[in-house]
Amino acid sequence: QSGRLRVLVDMDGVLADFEGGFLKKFRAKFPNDPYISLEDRRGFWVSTQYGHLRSDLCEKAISIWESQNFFMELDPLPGAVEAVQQMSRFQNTDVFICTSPIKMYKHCPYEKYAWVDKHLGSEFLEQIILTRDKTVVSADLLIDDRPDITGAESHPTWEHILFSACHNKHQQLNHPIRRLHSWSDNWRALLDSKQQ
Ligand code: BVP
Repeated sequence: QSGRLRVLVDMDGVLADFEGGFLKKFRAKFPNDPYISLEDRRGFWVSTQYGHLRSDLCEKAISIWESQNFFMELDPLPGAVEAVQQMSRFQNTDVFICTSPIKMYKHCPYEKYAWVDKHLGSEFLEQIILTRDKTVVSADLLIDDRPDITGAESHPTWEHILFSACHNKHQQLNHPIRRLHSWSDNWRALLDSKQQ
């Protein structure tokens, strides 16, 4: 209708290195406990895999991302900042950062805004969508590392592009969907394929 392309870009695992930041802080806080290397990560939920490794490790894992400065101090993933900046300068393209905050809201929502301000600039604060249900947000594309994105809307308007991450790269999907393997992969071609 508007003739513009709307792209939703997820934050954790797509722009910000949640997995790397988690592992570094988990090992620092619990040096005597076992951990799961990024090579061995399977399944979207870190807490679930740690709980299977040893039951007490589930809540220890959760304590990491519930801590102050966890989200703020995540490093950008390689090429992510540059890609989003370039994408936002494309003609007829609107880019939104669409991210689900954790329910422990003391630090996470604030730190997600601060992260965007720090790495992308204050003009990007206009583009943030915080939601626990991405299916009710309308767009042409959603670039996200979570394989199963469901919610109140059973027919979301966006095409989900699965961004590769340590936890999903070995995963076979029932409904094959397009992937973006990293920000070095051809994201421009993906956008072009949606452009009328
Ligand atoms: O805020 C992030 C981290 C959190 O869920 C949110 C996922 O948001 P999207 O990437 O889908 O936007 N999170 C929480 C847990 C466990 C909670 Br109990 C986890 O294992 N992994 C994870 O990413």
